[in-house]
Amino acid sequence: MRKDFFWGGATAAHQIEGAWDVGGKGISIADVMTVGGPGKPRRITDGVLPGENYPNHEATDFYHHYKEDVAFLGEMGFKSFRTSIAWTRIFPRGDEAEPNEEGLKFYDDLFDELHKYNIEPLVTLSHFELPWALVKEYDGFLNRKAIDMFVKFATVCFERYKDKVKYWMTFNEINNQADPIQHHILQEGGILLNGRENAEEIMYQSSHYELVASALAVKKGLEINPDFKIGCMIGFNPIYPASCAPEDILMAQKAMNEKYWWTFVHCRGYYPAWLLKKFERHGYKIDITEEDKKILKEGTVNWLTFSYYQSLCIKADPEENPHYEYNEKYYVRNEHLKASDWGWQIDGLGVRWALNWFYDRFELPMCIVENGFGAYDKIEEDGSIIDDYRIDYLREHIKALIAAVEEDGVDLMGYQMWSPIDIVSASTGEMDKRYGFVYVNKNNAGEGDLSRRRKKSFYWYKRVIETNGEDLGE
Ligand code: BGP
Repeated sequence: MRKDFFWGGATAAHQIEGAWDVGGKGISIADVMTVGGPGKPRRITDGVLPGENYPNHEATDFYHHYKEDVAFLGEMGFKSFRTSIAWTRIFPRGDEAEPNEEGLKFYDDLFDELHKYNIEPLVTLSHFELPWALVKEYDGFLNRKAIDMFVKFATVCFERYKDKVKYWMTFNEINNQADPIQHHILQEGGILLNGRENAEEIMYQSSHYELVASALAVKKGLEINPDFKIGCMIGFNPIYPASCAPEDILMAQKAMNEKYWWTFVHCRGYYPAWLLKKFERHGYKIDITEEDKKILKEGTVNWLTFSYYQSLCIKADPEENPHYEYNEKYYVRNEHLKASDWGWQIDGLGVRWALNWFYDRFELPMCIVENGFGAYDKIEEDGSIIDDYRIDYLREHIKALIAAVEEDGVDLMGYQMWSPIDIVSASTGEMDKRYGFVYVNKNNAGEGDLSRRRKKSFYWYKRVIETNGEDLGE
């Protein structure tokens, strides 16, 4: 593996920082989401209401523990650390004329702390954290004005941190909206569906405005510092056909298109033909101007990042669905794979497949910016946490990425496991769905003193980094 490989970890502001109303921070969409659980979706309340449990309000209180947490990363020898800048710390409502200095200062201090340990910050601008005012008063990214708000936020961050941060991502998992349920459209585009029927058309429109905002940010950022890498971030689950029946093969190909077309626009700067045909077929009137097309072309990304947790499997139903259009309901279980307690199918080899899929199409430098195993951890009597299941998961995935680099020649800059320190789960709001090398003493009900302790995997990953991936502890 290359000597400067970014071995590191990733997280997101709203899942760790807490301090939801400290330092001038405004309310974000994460602040109005209640706790859920396996099969129990989080509720979205109309603003912050008394008597509700909002797990992101305190999260793991990284805002006040960041020095202690960064020291853990330093001890493991991290080369990189991915987090996001909470939009609402900088622009509490999204539409202010001036940024909030106290919020900017927090990230200055955080980036300085990381550099003390030679840890390179990789920064996401928007990670499920849109200002609530942008959602409520503007209809999120269904409103063209959101483009200017995002570009302003991005520009302020680029200018302020240009000497501290070189690696950027615009929108986290922008493509999750392909599953057009309330939750995803809200997290990505800041839109409350509230019974509106044309969810898919709304999703295409808001995605378009986000893509234009992203392209404008890329252009701005590269003017500010031509050495920046500014990338897209795709939530990637390879979709395999359920069988070798040609119908299933075609269905899988179409599903891959519909789940991952955002990558094409980000990297190539134009819409794929099949999607324009789909707009026609459905009579979707998407506001895409000539100026937008120019911006998309000029603002293509210069690195490509993605998350990978699992692979999926899909079955065709040509009678019900003659155009082979994507819908989550056609997923089936993959009998060759085991799954986590949350039903996420475990497929280490899929990482290699993913890296090849991206590299064949886009030939950009890549970084895996999320990969990890959510599990229940148990504290033994002597206080240790023996998380061999997490080590096994990570080992299989790292082995596959090493093969993709060494045997297939993909250009991979780094690997960020999710998330080095336990966090609040994005989909369920749980604390007990744990990912970390470091345990945080807090449970789903919000009880615990937030103290930290190292798990077995902490020492394992430290060794992986020390040996540049040679010793995977087998
Ligand atoms: C990705 C998100 C992250 C993260 C991760 C794990 O979709 O980018 O924010 O949370 O998935 O998911 P979860 O927290 O739901 O277990």
